[in-house]
Amino acid sequence: MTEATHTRRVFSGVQPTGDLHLGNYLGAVKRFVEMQNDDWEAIYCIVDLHAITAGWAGREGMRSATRELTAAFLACGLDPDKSVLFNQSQVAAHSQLGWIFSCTARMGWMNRMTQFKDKAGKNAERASLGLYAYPALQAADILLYHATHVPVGEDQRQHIELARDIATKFNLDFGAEGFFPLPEPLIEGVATRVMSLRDGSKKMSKSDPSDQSRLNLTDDADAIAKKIRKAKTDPEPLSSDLEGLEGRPEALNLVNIYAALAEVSPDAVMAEHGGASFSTFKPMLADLAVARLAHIGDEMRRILAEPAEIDRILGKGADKAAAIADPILEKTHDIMGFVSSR
Ligand code: AQP
Repeated sequence: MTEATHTRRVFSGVQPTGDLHLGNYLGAVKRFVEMQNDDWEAIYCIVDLHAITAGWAGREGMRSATRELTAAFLACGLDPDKSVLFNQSQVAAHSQLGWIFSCTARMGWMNRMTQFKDKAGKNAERASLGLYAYPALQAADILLYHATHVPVGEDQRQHIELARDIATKFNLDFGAEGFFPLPEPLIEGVATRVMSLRDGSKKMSKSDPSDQSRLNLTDDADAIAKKIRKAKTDPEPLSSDLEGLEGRPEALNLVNIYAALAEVSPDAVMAEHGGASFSTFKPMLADLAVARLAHIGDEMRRILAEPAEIDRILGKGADKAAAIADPILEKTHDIMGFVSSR
């Protein structure tokens, strides 16, 4: 099979490791929803196997985080009849292909992964092997479906490049030209790297100890408005144009967030609000954020009241996912010469 014959297929995953925040929403989930149309076959995965690489939330913690993330996806507009929506551990082929890719990826490649360095920090010796090998499993998540496109935030660019390297090496090593496609990262728009509300040099993140650093999708209108009011800025008003925000990461972050929520360009935001003080701009941003986000939290709470329905949706999604993944894994085994007697 040549690359040209691969169906246009989108895959992306999110870890159930805490409340989704504005960065996850604008960088990933909002775009997942926009892509579930006739042009794409879309597969979205709650990557629970990745969620244990940096610790375990406990049995109940795992279950509730998985259901909460599913509820967040649904509340944001993912339609399980249009997209495949499931949790990774229900489709065993992810782990199986992950092992094969651990044997394809080279140590030198893995050593260059900056996210491992960021997440392991000074304690690399005590980090799990899974955290180190995570990008090989992530490559398996994508390539198991022969996905051609991966909508993600900027922080994942290096991992998608690694998935391309793994696909290339597998195809070459096993004489299977074009078997795995080389997936393209889809990193577009102004919100590919939403920054912390407390520190414009750090990305907004679930694991930031300060809840004030992020807008959670579960935050109500009061919490959203309060966090934006308290967001770190500098004493100057907004400049008249975008160039004037150079060296002012917190101000630029708020303008980018406004642009992404209003679905306009940052230049258009500056044309309308350039020169405004933050005491004028922040309330407008807060009103916009409340209008776009507050209903998601309400909808999540409604969906979460029926956990059995969430589990049913995930089970049905897992069946659909396995129907695509299993034949691709079988073919992979066949290419590699693994004997199958069934
Ligand atoms: N700040 C961000 N801006 C834009 N996109 C972002 N993403 C994450 N943070 C931002 C994108 O969200 C998707 C899901 O991410 P994930 O939860 O699987 O892993 P992550 O990137 O590690 O997310 P967090 O919030 O930063 O979690 P922790 O704190 O656990 O590391 C991905 O597409 C990611 O690019």
